[in-house]
Amino acid sequence: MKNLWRALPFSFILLFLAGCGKQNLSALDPRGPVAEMQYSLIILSLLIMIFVIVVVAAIYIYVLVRFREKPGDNHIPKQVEGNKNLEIIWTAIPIVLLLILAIPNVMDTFTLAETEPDEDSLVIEVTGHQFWWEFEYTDLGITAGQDLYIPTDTRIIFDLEASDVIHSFWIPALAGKQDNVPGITNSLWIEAPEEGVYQGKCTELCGESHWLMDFKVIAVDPDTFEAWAQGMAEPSEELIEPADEVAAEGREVYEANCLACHAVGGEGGNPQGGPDLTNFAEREVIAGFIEWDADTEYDGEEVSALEGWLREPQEYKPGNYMPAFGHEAIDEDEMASLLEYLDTLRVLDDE
Ligand code: HEC
Ligand SMILES: [Cu+2]
Repeated sequence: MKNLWRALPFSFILLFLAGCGKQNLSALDPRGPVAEMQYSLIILSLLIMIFVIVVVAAIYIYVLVRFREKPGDNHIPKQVEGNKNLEIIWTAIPIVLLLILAIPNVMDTFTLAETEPDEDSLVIEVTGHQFWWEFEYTDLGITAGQDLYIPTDTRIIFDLEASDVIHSFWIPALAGKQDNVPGITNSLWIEAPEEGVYQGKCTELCGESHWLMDFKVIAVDPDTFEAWAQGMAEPSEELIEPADEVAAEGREVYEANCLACHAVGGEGGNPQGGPDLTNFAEREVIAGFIEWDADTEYDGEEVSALEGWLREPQEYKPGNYMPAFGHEAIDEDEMASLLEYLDTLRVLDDE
């Protein structure tokens, strides 16, 4: 038991380090106006709390020392019955502190609730699925999965929905969380002044693989965004009818096994299916979290992470709705050409 107590501070440190991990999953490193606003509210309330603790502790210690019973001193202190001045002071100070806390909170709440789109803002409908994210750019006629491309310095308004259970949309560096509730549309806005990749997460316990329901926000300059949007809305013929022979064979495997659930270039997919794959080869990671170069084994042989995912998706994300494709479904040759085809799914040509 004693050892257990000793280990306690270390387990907190470990927990903290685990949370810091590789990605910027911290609200304490704000990268945009919304996150900065929320960060300053956190700091303000923290400062007020520290002030209260310091003042109360100081008075406590003072009283403890000053009014201690001293040896030989056995007179009874003067009995008092209330003190109007003190009552007023300790009622007024908390009221003032609450006002200092409330005024910026209420003002920022109104600013954060301004989710009416104007001609310069970009509206994106975000649907949470077990265990992946769908992003629909309604004005641009684009649907994307997992990687959320946004232009920098633009007001992005998210309309949050869910297709199955309650999820929660969170990009710690850009904004606080907001729930995706089936049948209800919640809204949220962000702005990203800097280009970069921001980590996103589902923060509502939504099933077995809830903790793996990650996504990336990719903020690019408006020109690159334009090029991306163009590529997504009108993908090249190559994605549908590859000129390369092997990729063309892969496309056939794809049409036979995958197209019913996954769209490419606006073709295929279904509402209960999986993420749009038009720009799949440009994903930062597979299925939200699997590194492309992760080592994997299937059937005693070393295979790429992507093949591992296609062969045994349950090994990675328990409870997800992607079926497994074993050797009987897709043999090794077919798999090789399928992987070749999946690698052609790109819409930005400079990468
Ligand atoms: C029954 C529908 C269904 C079929 C058929 C299907 N998938 Fe999926 N797929 C899914 C779902 C659902 C996910 C999301 C899983 C998750 O992350 O929870 C997914 C995820 C994926 C991903 C990861 C996507 C990303 O954004 O990172 C890839 C790649 C993929 N599927 C490829 C394929 C290929 C290739 C085939 C055909 C051999 C196929 N899928 C067949 C439903 C399906
Ligand atoms: Cu979720």
